[in-house]
Amino acid sequence: MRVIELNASVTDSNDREAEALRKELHEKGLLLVNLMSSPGSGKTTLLSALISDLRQELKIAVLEADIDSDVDAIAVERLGVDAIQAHTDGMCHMDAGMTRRALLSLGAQEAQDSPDSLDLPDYDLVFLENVGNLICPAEFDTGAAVKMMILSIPEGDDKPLKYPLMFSQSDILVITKMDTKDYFDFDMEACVREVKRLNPDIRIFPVSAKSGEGMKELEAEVRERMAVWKSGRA
Ligand SMILES: Nc1nc2c(ncn2[C@@H]2O[C@H](COP(=O)(O)OP(=O)(O)OP(=O)(O)O)[C@@H](O)[C@H]2O)c(=O)[nH]1
Ligand SMILES: [Mg+2]
Repeated sequence: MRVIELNASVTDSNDREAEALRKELHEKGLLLVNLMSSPGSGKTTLLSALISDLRQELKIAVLEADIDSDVDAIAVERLGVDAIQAHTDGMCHMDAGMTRRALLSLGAQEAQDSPDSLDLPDYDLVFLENVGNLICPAEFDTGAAVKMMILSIPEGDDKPLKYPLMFSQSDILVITKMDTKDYFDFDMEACVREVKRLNPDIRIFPVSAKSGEGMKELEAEVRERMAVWKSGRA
């Protein structure tokens, strides 16, 4: 497992870079999913559960972004998929340039010498586990085709009120740790109502990565998104 050190991109055109990366990935038929949430809400655990099933049929890789440590990349690599640990030099998010560099380091050695071309193995699906927080990652387009966020039951149902940008930008909301719902006063109805007010198109999946509840439905959504992404290629 490799660890790469990334600095924030020196550019004022992140949106343009993100659009260019998304287009390149689309041409390759590679679906990049940007997974975002607060620290400890269950990103790595959810990814591990998703990968265990999806890897039977898809070639998957994971970009783990953190300020420090390599524990998450080690955890997903144990499942038999390629993983890169990206360190963000203290930054609380990944931008499009950083994501491109992390993707490049997944590729063949030669790709390091030609950083303009994404010389990657034939992945179907790459997950980016973004740095844990609900603020900065919502502000930076990484070039991913799908933005998936997690809210866990112990965090509370008021998070859409406090971090509206993250909820309004995401395509998929996973409400996880459903196995703990009897221990917390989480008002699911109020939470869903506020999320839908912010983002009427968002798809919401209540799951537990521990018990497996709701995981089949979430996997089906990922498969469906990938089929649409691949079929829409130029
Ligand atoms: N009960 C329960 N615990 C869970 C579930 N998913 C994750 N956890 C626990 O939540 C804790 C944090 O999970 P992680 O997957 O490391 O969370 P993360 O979002 O990747 O954390 P960072 O990478 O540090 O931001 C761990 O103790 C997990 O075992 C779940 O569905 N149910
Ligand atoms: Mg993690």
